[in-house]
Amino acid sequence: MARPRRSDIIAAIATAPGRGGIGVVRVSGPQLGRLATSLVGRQLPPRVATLAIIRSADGSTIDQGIVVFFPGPYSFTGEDVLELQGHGGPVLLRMLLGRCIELGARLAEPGEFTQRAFLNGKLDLAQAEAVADLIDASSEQAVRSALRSLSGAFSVAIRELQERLTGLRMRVEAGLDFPEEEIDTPQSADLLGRLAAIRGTLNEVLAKARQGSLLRGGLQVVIAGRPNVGKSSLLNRLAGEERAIVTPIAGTTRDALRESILVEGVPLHVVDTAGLRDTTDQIEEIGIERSWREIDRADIVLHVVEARDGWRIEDDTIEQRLPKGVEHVVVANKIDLAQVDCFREFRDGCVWIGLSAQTGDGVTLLQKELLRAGGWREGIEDSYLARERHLQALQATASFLDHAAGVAGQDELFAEELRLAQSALGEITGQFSADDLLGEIFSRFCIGK
Ligand SMILES: Nc1nc2c(ncn2[C@@H]2O[C@H](COP(=O)(O)OP(=O)(O)OP(=O)(O)O)[C@@H](O)[C@H]2O)c(=O)[nH]1
Ligand SMILES: [Mg+2]
Repeated sequence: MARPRRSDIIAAIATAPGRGGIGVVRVSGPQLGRLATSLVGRQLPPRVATLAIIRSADGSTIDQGIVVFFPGPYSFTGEDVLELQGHGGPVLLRMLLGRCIELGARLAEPGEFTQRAFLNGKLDLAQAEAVADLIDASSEQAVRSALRSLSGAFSVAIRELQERLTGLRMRVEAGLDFPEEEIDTPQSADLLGRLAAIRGTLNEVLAKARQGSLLRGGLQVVIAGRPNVGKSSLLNRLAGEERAIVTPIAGTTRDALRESILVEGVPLHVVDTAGLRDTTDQIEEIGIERSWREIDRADIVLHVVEARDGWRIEDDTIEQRLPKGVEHVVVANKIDLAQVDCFREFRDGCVWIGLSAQTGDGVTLLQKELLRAGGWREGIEDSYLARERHLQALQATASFLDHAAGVAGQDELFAEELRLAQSALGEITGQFSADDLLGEIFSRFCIGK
């Protein structure tokens, strides 16, 4: 499909705000040759780093730097692109940008360069999103995973699934179009076998995408429990520094306190909360309300108890109020006082981790358990840095395939489910995506990208 080409020239500072050794202004649009000549006073050879003086309208020097001209379509956006690498001062870069605007460019919107790359067929939607995710990546694993999506590995996996679905549809639809012909109509068993194979591959893609989505978004972990069991001490231990106030007084923590840590590259957003109990203290009461608000947003609740006294009646009350479906891990803290070794046990349908926030004994067990409870699978090296919308599309695909399996033998219905599955996959790469979705995705990019 021919994509519309945008006709105006956009410009932005592409490097991060602040001072730096160099700073880059990027310009993209049709026929940039004239603008480039006006900027540097001569014609630029394509794709050659050229030392040049960039001048203002009256001929005075703005900066001296390296200028590179990429004539379209061999550029990031597919249009003509000009990169001005000047000295990295914020005022100077604004002057360079101002000069480009004088010469006919306008300020780029967030993500507009990448959006043009998408519209000109340089990247598909999943790859374009990977550009933003690569910039935002918070661990080396996330970087590798975003690069895999950017290089097209995720898109290739999606396209392969689509091609296999097309093959299957063709076999079914041939029977629909020529019902009287004695063509070799496929047997249901054969179709179901192929469908199951596609479903298997989809599951693998989904597992890799889930893994990548954990690397991207991480997990909300809320530490909750009765007062004084050592919740704040546990947060400090996980964070590796004294973030929260710890005292022997029950009811020390009032406000929820948040700390992000990385475990195997997965960002864990850990929240320490006020101890849960009935109270008449007005401040503590507000703190406890906040604890429940955090618990309602959690992926995983760490329910802390003391190893010595174990589970108490108040813990039943806490457990009963936890939101449905939240992962619940019980931490038996202060094993040093109970004089037992650290442990991981399964009790009453729940995982218990015995540890000491004070000595650190057992904390690695807890970190492993957090990853496991969050759905992290060891041994998946080639994950795709997927987003929530990708997961939703993959899950929708899976349910269309499951419906198809349920109507095998009814060829028309079967073919229709396959068609729906294909279009759900197409949303990932942007083959079938609404304009407002595109606007939403690109507006979250930074300016200059
Ligand atoms: N021996 C020992 N003491 C601990 C351990 N963890 C915490 N403590 C002590 O227990 C007391 C309470 O610890 P906090 O971390 O403030 O407990 P909390 O659950 O945050 O308490 P609130 O904020 O009041 O709800 C402090 O005196 C800590 O030093 C542990 O593993 N071993
Ligand atoms: Mg506390």
